[in-house]
Amino acid sequence: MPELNEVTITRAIVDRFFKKLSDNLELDVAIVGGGPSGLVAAAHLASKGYKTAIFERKLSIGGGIWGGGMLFNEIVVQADAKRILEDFGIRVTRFEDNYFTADAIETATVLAASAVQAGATILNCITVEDVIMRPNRVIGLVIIWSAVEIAGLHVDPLAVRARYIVDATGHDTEVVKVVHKKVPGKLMTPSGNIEGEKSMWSEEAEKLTLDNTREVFPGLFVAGMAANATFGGPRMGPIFGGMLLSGEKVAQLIDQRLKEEK
Ligand code: 48F
Repeated sequence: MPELNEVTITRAIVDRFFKKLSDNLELDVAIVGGGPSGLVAAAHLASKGYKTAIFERKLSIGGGIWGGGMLFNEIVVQADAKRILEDFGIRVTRFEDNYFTADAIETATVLAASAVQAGATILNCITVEDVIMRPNRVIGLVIIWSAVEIAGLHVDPLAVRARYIVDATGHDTEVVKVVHKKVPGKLMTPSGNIEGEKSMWSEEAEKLTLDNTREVFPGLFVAGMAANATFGGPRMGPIFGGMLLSGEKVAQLIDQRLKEEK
């Protein structure tokens, strides 16, 4: 066996990574945030053949899944959403009546693996700090290494185009905030502004998450907790069914839209 060459190892990483980045500069769908809603959306869209990438600020994807509730790594889903976990091959156990549980680690890893194996690209350690705009529409994302953001360095970002964007950034609803602040035009919310997340009410929040999963500005959809934060729904606490159903719904809505445009 020839001796391992450090430079070849380095070149393999550099070449392959930049090919991956370059291959994902023009997307059908760019998803911001790799939590439960973003991962489910990515898996569905990629499996339908759409060029899909997730941009995730953190080193690890999975968002709020890993810690279950208060760092206790079990998640709860209600009966309506159980089939989504099962469709991904995640083992679900009945707790009582309408309540089911799954291991948080199994959930995060299987959802992530499913998205990648369906053909989605996950670009972690990349923060979305802005959008690309045209009159009356957003058409892409402005991205920066999370390390640059954390270090507070004065460095210009890069840009990625996408036919549709999904804000799946959770409670912080970061893409919608940027659009509201910097892009001329009104959000498709009752007030035209971000309505803001309300305090905990699990039943209502789970229902509303699904209703609130929709387009909020031309070219931009919201999913998961970002949908409730944008349209003024309550938080639900550590029950994840609404997040999974929201990821599925946003994929269906975008699929429909992309088909209509063909
Ligand atoms: O928060 P998160 O898990 O979003 P979600 O899919 O699910 C919410 C639940 O986890 C939980 C809940 C109960 O069910 O309410 O909170 O709505 O994942 C959001 C991901 O987006 C990333 C963030 O690091 C997290 O992994 N993120 C946030 N802002 C940005 C971002 C950004 N500007 N650029 C890239 N990633």
